[in-house]
Amino acid sequence: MSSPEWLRSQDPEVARLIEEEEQRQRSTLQLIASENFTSRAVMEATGSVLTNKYAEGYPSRRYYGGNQIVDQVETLAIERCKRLFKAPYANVQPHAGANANAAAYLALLEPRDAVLAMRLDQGGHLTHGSPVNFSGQIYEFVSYGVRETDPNREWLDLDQMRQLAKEQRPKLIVVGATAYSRIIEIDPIREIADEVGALVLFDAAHVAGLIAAGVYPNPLFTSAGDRGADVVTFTTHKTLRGPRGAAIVAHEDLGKRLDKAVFPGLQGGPLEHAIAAKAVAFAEALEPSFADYGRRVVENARVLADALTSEGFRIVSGGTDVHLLLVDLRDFDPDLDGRSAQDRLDRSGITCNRNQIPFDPRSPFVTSGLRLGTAAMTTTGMARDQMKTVASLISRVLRTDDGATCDEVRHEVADLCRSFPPPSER
Ligand code: DSN
Repeated sequence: MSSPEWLRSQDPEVARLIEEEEQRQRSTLQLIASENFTSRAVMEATGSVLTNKYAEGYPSRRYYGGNQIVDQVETLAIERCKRLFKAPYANVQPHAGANANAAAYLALLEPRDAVLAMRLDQGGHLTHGSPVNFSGQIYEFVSYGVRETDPNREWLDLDQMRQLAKEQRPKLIVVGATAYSRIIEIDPIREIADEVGALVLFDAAHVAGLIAAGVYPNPLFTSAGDRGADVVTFTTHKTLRGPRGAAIVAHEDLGKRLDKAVFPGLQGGPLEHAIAAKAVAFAEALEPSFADYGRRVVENARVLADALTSEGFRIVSGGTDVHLLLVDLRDFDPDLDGRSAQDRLDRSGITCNRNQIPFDPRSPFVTSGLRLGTAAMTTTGMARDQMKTVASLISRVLRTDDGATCDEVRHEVADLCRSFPPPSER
């Protein structure tokens, strides 16, 4: 990253805060599963003059003049996105994952339609029908969850999904999660949806980069290559390692409805600087090296899960197939809750978030779990050995509520991060 020199001369207050944040990112461990270190090229596109341009509409169909260049930028992003996800259709305008989901609902549903989605406290997302979110207020969401008992404890409960689908006859089944560490195969879900005449939306916000890397199946298609999910929404800044933002890919027949829902249905002027940065990120993800990155992200998550298990933690569902893992703290220390663990780790330079675990007896504000992700650490070049070190640092901090240990670990973390800085020339 580069220092904001001009900004420093114009607005030292903001420049100082940016520099402090850069320092924080360089000297502490970033284990938040939805974060990553984007490339300098993505950063430069995000900070470009494209931010000056209004471009309501779509390439060749704009409501303002002067969009000759911007049209090429957005077309490039669309084409690269389609190539990356082998998608017949793409829309690169959604400002965020929540907007992408809102647009998909607007395109596919009428208010009060029945929708099935994953429980928020078992891995789902606010936009999957939470009562405090527009989704839960406008549509009739019913939630499926994970299995409470063996076999496959804490794995997606497809029997429950099928039963609820038969009872509720939903118009849409939403799959995908923010805190679920197992691959969700699209085949059985397509089957359930077909049995009840529902559409399928796969929310790939977290796993988009893994799909692009080929380490997670592309939900647009079944394993036989037939139509899988009807629509896939995803964010561009998590495992995909692009700018903050989102996109939608889908089958061609839904394209017009989705375009209309994004604009004018939901958003105004697209953020063309972010769209240019998405184009850069899609090109980076099309490089063979990205497949290797995806493989290393998952390998690191597995090594971290195993190492934490050896330290006495229980990993929800018994492990991970993706970039994240959910740690149940109760086996390690029944009195330790997620909020205290997150605070203690924060003081030690280890940044992560508390998270409810399935069937959590504690509230969402307190929780019994932590969610850890390896996407950002893997971008810095950390590998198996560092994952084992991270597990032992986490264990040391959580074993004692002692400020001196936090300070000691904070120094060790800073040393480790010095050897693995976010790549500035990638
Ligand atoms: N903030 C995202 C995450 O951390 O998973 C969800 O919106």
